[in-house]
Amino acid sequence: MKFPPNDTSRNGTQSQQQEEKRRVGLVYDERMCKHATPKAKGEPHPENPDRIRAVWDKLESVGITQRCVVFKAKEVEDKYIAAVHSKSHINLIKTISCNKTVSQRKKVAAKYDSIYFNEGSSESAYLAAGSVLEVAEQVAKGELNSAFAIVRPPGHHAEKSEPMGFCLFNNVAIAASFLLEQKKLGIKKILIVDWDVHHGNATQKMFWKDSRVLSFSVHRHENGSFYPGGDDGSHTMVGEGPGLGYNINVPWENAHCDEADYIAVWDHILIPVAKEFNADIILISAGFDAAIGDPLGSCCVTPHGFSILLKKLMEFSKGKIVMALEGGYNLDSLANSVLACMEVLLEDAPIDESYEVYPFESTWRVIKDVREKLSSFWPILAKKLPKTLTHRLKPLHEIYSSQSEDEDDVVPNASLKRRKRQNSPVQNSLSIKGKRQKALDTDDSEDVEDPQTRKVLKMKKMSNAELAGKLDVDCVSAMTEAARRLCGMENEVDVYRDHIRQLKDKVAEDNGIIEKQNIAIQEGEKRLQQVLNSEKELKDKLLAERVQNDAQIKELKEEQDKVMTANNHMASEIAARDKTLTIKEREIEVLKQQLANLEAKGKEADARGTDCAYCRLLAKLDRLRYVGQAVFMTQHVVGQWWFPAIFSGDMTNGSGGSRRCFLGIWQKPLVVNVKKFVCFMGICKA
Ligand code: X5A
Ligand code: ZN
Repeated sequence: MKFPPNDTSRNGTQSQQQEEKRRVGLVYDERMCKHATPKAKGEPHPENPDRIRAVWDKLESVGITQRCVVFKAKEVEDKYIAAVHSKSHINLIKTISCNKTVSQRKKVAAKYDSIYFNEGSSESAYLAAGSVLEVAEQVAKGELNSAFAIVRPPGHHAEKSEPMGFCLFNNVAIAASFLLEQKKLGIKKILIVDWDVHHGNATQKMFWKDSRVLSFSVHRHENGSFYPGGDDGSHTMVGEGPGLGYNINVPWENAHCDEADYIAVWDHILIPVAKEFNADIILISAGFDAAIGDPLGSCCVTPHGFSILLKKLMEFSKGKIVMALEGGYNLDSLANSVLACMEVLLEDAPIDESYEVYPFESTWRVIKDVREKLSSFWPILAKKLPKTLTHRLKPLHEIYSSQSEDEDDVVPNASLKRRKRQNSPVQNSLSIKGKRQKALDTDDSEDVEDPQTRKVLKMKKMSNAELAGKLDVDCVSAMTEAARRLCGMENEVDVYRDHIRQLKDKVAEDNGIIEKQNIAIQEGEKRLQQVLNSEKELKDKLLAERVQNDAQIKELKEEQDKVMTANNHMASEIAARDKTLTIKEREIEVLKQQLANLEAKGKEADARGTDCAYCRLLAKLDRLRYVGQAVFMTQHVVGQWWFPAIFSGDMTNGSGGSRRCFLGIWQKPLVVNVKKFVCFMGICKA
């Protein structure tokens, strides 16, 4: 491995280790120079082929290209473009370079904003998008640690269906969609950092509703008057639907911002959010038109400033960073800035993250606005910035301020030549300022009287290493940096403290709720016990009643039984009596019949007069043999007389006993003038 001759800071072994540690991809292809303004006369277009040549040449001249994995460009496939651009747009870019005259292309280009086409535009556009996609895939796979795609035309203004602002395809957006689509790469979250001085309007729209892509753009806005203009770049544009909170705009209110402004935005917006978002890979829309000396951007970020910004991002996504060139129109400034970034990607040397200027007042205002707008999505931004921090406003500006703000004659690489600061509280002290400026513009510090100016001039001439040796200067910057970090840390600590307090409050609140719930549970249990108790009481009562009822029922049943048996008795008695009654009645009936018979016979006898039934009965009896006892009573009428007679005794002997009775009665006859007689007959066993 060959190193540039001026590289004395490391030896071979160390660099070998570096080499093993970092694999950095670099894409460059001459074919991307084909896109150019057709037959331009006069002023060259700012977005011209020399831009990427200047970058490549610079990297080659310092030996960086040799330490990278260099790729030739590959044309992107239409299917990958189709993820973010319409079919008609793809068709436009695909066909714009063939079978058309210069004037035809001019006519088409005129339909769009800041666009030109030539016979090479199509190929360049396909190569630019393909290059970014290619290295992005390699970085995602881990085959490269990081990469820089030196491409053109740029991409971040190219909308879904129209080229715009020097951009034909949105190279970064195509790569981002590709990474998310290739599931096997395992890329689920992408952070896009757009530090081009212009708002990344197209990238914002393409991932507007997408929470997988956090789009961050810091840009000149100036109330929508700076290109691309309108409200799109406003800090209130925070995304929509699932993408709500995943679009962050930091809109500068004025030109001339330098790294102090950008670093403040990094420290207080981008880095806290990046920590929280935890992307799998970072894509940087790396425009360098905010670089010092850029004719379009009029900002003042030095190459060192860009290296600080990049270094701060290297802490995330395991250093998986893909940078794609967007704008940047001062060739020297552009090349030096890219070089500074390459040194960071290669981890050449520890980056001195100190800087000596403070942000504009307007910068703090913008930061506060952005933080406030986003605090509901990113609670880490909710904390108010401490005054100790925001009161530090560019203290050195008077030394560096120039005469006119509108003057645009920039001196590339005159790294510390600054423009006047709009919000400078001391910008009216023109006399001393004018002198110092004049002195600064000369190159001989020894001739200068003013000690402060002399000091600054000396510093200008010193390398960083030399500067570090100068304690008096370094002390100030070190202290400043330390104070700044302390403020940052205090801020963070405050945020954590706040968070802890919130958590504690929540715990206390939860405990209260749990306590209340416990009480409610206890009350419920008590009530349940009461219900159970009364249930038991009721049950017992009912049981007792039942027992009582049972006993009563039993008693009644027994009584009933008794009554029934008694009734039965009575019934059978009645039945028996009925029987006897029937028998008696039958006997009565028989006797009545006999009586009737006898009466009839008596009437017969009465009719015959003297015919005596008794006599005839006697005559019959005389011839009968009687067995057993028999009693006869009779009235015997003889003539006018009647004789009651009783026959009694054993009549088995024929006539014996009966005669004797008969005789007895016979001896005391009663003479009654009755013509009737009655005969009673006993048991006759004839
Ligand atoms: C990519 C880029 C700037 C367009 C400016 C048009 N475009 N006036 O920086
Ligand atoms: Zn730009």
